[in-house]
Amino acid sequence: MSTRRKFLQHSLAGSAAILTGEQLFAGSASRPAVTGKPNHPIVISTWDFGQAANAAAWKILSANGRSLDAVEQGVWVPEADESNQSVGYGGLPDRDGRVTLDACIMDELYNCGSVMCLEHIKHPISVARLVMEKTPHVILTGEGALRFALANGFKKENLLTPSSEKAWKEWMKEAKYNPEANIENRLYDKKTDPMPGGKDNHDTIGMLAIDGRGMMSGACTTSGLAYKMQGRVGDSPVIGAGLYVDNEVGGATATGVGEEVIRIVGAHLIVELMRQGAKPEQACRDAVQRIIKRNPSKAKEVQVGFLALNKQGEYGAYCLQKGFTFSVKSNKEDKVYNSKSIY
Ligand code: SD4
Repeated sequence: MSTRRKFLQHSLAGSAAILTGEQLFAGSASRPAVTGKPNHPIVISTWDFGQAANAAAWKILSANGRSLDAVEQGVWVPEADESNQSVGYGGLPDRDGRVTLDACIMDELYNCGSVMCLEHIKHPISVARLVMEKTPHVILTGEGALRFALANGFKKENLLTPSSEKAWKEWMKEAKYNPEANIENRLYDKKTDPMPGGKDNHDTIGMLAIDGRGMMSGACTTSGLAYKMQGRVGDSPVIGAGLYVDNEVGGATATGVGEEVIRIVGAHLIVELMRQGAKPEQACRDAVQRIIKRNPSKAKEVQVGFLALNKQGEYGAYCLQKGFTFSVKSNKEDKVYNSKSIY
């Protein structure tokens, strides 16, 4: 076959794939088998505090609302909860005392928006949604994200609550200006603090929902690692790492040490594993195993938890260390589960 003919064949195959995602996967032997009635509407989210967030999302889903609205409204709950020191208002600051927030959102059509290192705005998820809907871009960061938020009617607020300020000042007494050491102290000391942030100080919220029309959306929002270096961004606002949704297949989200999640592009990896036929829990487990494979000794000391939902409404999770929980709300249940763990 002439080189030109081969080239044309490849080009045509390429455009078909780009233009018709449905065709691309239709008939693929590796696509998950669709059996029975899909379990939706459904909403799932990371951690036990996800249950209250799910309840807010459920109000929208149960009224035939859109999953995109459900995940946005759902994660508003921990964003506004000042007792939650790792999401939104009341989040622990960076080592310079600044509360910098990361969030992203994704709908059923691969539309996505993200804000990174955003200060002074209580609901970064809504700014991320506006980036998605009102700009030609996907990500806005720092000062630019703040200016965009203020220009669109968001209110500038002080997000550093007295208790988070107190915790930061306590940390400052012994703080070594070394991000690795800080991460070790905060996340890896299993004797005193087996989970990121400790038992009462939870972590990022990642949420995935399928509405009554079978459309999936996701949201992920966090104040990131406590006492991080100024400007540090974790996995949570990185599309494909902390969150990914492909309405043909399913979605995934992550919590824990973002650097580990970014290195394997965790959420996207899980969605692709589900595309190849893995159930959500198995896909999450495979992603966790990939973190271990990269650096087995480090993986013993860090926490990462993955949560996934497939198109059928089946869900699953897996984490490195014991202690990761997730919340599920559907017509069948309203529960918090312990994720299985490797260690
Ligand atoms: C991050 N995965 O920024 C997020 C959140 C986190 O303690 O680790 N919180 O890496």
